Amino acid sequence: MSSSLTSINPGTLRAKKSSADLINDLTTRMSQTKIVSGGGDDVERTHTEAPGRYIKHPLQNAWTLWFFKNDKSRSWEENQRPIITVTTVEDFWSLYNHIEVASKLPTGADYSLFKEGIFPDWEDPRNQDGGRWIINLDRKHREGILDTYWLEVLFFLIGEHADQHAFQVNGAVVNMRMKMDKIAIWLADASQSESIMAIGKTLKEKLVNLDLTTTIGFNVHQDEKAMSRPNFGNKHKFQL
Ligand code: MGP
Repeated sequence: MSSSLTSINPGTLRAKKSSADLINDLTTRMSQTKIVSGGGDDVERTHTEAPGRYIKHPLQNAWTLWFFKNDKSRSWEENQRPIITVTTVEDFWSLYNHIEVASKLPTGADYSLFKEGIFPDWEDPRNQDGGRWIINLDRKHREGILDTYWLEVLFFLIGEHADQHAFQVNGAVVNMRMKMDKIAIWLADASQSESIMAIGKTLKEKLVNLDLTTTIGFNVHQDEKAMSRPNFGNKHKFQL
């Protein structure tokens, strides 16, 4: 699944720009950028740049994309498959452009993006004391805003938009479900209410299209784990 960008001109990217700015730049550029897949870093990198001038822009953290396929013959954990870990802005885009958008996934499937080394479950040592901000999305939004929201959440992660609270951000999950699709940001420590609220507010601001009457709720993983239907009738610890 390795792939490389072929026509980004890194010389025009300012070295001191933040990841978020780089991502915005690249969003514009990607519409005109050709991607070659399957070749790794050294295949058709660019026809115009000398190899030494090709500089990828590192992300602050390495992020692993996981895919959950709802296969009833396997356990929940076995259905979680790591796809690839990305460490640069360019590789993130290369990945994003090679996979299906979330809205095209089959019902029952998930994508998760987590910091490298964190399994996307409640039991991982770095998740076990945490919780998640959840956005519930009616299925009628699947064709419209779901993909936009998910991409915005991915930017939130890899662009470290939580700023000083970014240490709390472990990952995010999009669940495609029959009753209600869900997007959630998973945080490391459910006892740190200040950073949880700060992250929730930033998240809500980022999702500009979010209907103002829509609330987002924060659930503690241990509470969800203790319930047989985690997201059903759950009382949020926080709400925004
Ligand atoms: P889900 O996939 O997160 O939500 O959890 P869904 O399908 O909308 O269902 P609902 O229960 O929220 O209405 C579905 C089921 O998957 C859970 O009830 C658990 O059995 C299992 N599951 C989900 N998660 C996130 C975990 C996890 O982190 N660890 C384990 N062991 N099981 C999980």
